[in-house]
Amino acid sequence: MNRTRFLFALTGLAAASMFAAGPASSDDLHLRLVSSAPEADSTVAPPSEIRLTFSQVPQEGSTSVRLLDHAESLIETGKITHSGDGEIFHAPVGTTLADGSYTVAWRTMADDGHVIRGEIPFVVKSGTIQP
Ligand SMILES: [Cu+2]
Repeated sequence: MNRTRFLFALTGLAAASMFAAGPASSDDLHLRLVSSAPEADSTVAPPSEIRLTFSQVPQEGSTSVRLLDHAESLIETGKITHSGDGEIFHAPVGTTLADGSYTVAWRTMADDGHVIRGEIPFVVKSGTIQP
């Protein structure tokens, strides 16, 4: 095999192994947010809870949920509980939210110690019919 052919073979090998460990499969293995209620960028009636569903069970006690209004003032939420196998988190909203823009800021930690976080903006409009 001459040098060019050898390099070509190496490149093919590298491409094949990258394909085998592609981003789609590693994404499935790692902790991520699968869905939320309210959904990001949705308009909803005042919610009675914030619900986050993760792709796997985070580290015990590592999940926090903060609800902020348009002025980034913290709105009190109740004690977080979980359901399912421990991957669905519920934060009760004790008050009826006034019409306006809100953000859920969440944070959690995977079993391997990686912290992931995100923000979910949504709008409250009383009288909105949920689909
Ligand atoms: Cu990780």
